[in-house]
Amino acid sequence: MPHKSPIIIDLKFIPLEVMQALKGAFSGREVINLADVEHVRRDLRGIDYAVVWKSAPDLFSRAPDLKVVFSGGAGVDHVLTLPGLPDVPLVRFVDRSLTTRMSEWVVMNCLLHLRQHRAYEARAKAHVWEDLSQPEAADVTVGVMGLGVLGQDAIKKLGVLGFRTVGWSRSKKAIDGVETFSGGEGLEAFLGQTDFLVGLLPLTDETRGIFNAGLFSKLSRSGPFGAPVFINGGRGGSQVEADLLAALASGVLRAASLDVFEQEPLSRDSPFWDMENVYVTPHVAASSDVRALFSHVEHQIARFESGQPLEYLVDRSAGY
Ligand code: NDP
Ligand code: OXD
Repeated sequence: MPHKSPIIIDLKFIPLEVMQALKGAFSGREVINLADVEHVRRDLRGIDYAVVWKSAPDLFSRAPDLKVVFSGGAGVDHVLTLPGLPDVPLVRFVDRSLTTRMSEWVVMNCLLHLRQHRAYEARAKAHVWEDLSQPEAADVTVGVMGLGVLGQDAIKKLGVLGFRTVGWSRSKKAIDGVETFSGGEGLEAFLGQTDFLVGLLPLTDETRGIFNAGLFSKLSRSGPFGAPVFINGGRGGSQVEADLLAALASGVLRAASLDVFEQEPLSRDSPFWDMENVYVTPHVAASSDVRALFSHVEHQIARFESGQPLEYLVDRSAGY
């Protein structure tokens, strides 16, 4: 039997879930789970593979011989910013269950805003029986920024419910029944049609701070609620939170749903927690299923070791 390189697991996920998922994974290969105390000082030289999520900054100096790095999630900003990242293939996580759960989160939040759920909750708490005017999904245009794996699935599922959808990405996309825009030149026209804005962008030099006062002011105000809603499931670094708070307070934005924040965890004294018109979730829109992650990594290692190309490679110059 040829020697199989050990694999480093460095995932800041729920430790018990990682331990359980490791049972039966990576058969015939030594697994070095850095969450185990016995590996704290382990020599990591000569090891080919690492699966990482929010690693300590010394990982790559401890493991200088990696041949492939696997991200524990779909986003890779947490890896690209680690010091000493070697010039080897970086594979991100693309997975049916992750994609489905992100679409559930997006659809749920579009529906919560469409059906004015916060307002009805408040009335129910006060025992007030009162109906509000009720637009339907087809009256609302949802604009999705980021038309990758997640953005395209969300658009498909929003379409099933009857929402009108438009999309924006870096390169032009053709999606049946959806008007699409691209680049800086397409942004204004896209925003001008958008009643509910959904962020599903990676965090890169270009997308950092993109959701700012200037952008919010260009969103449509002719939708059924008279002011736009912002829903961000991508990355918190893409939103300027001071601008977001001001826009929510002044009515430039009607409401928001935020799964991601500039600083995570969100501080206990952040105003977002208590805002009537904001839904907060703690970066859980589409957490990785650890078993699915390990099967994806095993599959990619099998491809790599049999000379086939790796899938879901990150374009390091684009940053995603
Ligand atoms: P993809 O790489 O498949 O898609 C990224 C999309 O963003 C592409 O359409 C790309 O354009 C577009 N994009 C990137 N940069 C720009 C730019 N400068 N201008 C316009 N469009 C741009 O990623 P996924 O869909 O798989 O994931 C998106 C992000 O969602 C992840 O990077 C991650 O940050 C976040 N995420 C959040 C989770 C959560 O739980 N909150 C869970 C999983 C992911 P083009 O098509 O032209 O390349
Ligand atoms: C991811 C995430 O990038 O969970 O997968 O944020």
